[in-house]
Amino acid sequence: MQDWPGLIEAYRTWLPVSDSTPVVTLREGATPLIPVPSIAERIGKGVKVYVKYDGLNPTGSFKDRGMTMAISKAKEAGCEAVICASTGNTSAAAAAYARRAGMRAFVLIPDGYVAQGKLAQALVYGAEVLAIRGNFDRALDIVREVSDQYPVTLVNSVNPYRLQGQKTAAFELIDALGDAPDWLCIPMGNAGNITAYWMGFQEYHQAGRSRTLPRMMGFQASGSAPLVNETTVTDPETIATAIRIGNPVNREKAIAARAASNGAFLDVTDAEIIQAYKLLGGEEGVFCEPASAASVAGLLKRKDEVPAGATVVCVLTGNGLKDPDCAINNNDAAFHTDLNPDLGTVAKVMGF
Ligand code: AN7
Repeated sequence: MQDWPGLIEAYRTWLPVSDSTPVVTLREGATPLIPVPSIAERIGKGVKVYVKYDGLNPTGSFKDRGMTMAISKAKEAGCEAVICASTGNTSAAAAAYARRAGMRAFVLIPDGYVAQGKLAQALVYGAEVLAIRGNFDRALDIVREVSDQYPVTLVNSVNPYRLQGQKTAAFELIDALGDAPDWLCIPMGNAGNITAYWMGFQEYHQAGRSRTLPRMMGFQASGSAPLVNETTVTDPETIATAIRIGNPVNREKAIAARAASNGAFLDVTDAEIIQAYKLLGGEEGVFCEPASAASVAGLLKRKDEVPAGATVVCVLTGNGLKDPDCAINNNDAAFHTDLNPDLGTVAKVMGF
């Protein structure tokens, strides 16, 4: 098997890079597309369901796809520091790639609302972490102002190179399936990823790499659903802290993707998210973070509308290890503690 060079080299002709762009890569991309038969069975009708497990990227989320591009272009421009606001995954990816490129990384996070694994990553990757008493939307307002006034490059998804990198996930799907799926189910926070996927699907389609285009099905948590409810949420709340975002910056682009693809947006409750999260872990052996499980929760909620024989891909945006608290508090496992250390006790607990 050939060594995977990372997504910039793999898809170079589709990306705004030149020979003089210094490629900053951790060999991101080429993530597995995994069939999930227990989900497909719940839908029936001969439907095929896959998950695109982007939690297997180097920092454990799809953000690496955008960050390899954003940081490579920032380095090409001679930039020495980057900044982002983040619910966690962007900060981990920004820190890893920026430090690899020899830049300073400043990350603003909502104090107390970033999952442990993500915070651990930002610290280990050497970011300068600023936790604010405010939510993600406030943090984003601040970093936009900072990058306007000081010599620091913004690497949130308002940076167009982020979406360029992220569109390669759509290329990988078509390369693997031989055509676009019928439905693409995806969680939405700032709605950068749904925008990027749609860009990728369109570009491959126009180049004759796929016959069809998917319906873009975007899902939000009920307590944080500004796109579904066509509003701004001032106090977003959800167990899926990654998508605890009340004022998505890519709102217009996501709405355009929905319209052009005959897609739909829907919200899913925290209970529905956790149900899908447990199903993926407990029946499929696929551990994702709660925000990612929103894609599967949404598919199951809309299962009556899935056409017979359709191919559906749910995007699992982040790794389950990112949020160990959620995992420990939300499982149906048999966890026997405080046992006497002897054969009799163990055998008895095992039911022998
Ligand atoms: C696991 O890290 O916004 O709709 O600051 O971490 O493109 O925003 C994370 C978003 C879905 C939503 N799944 O993607 C951040 C951040 C996971 C995420 C989303 C995020 P967008």
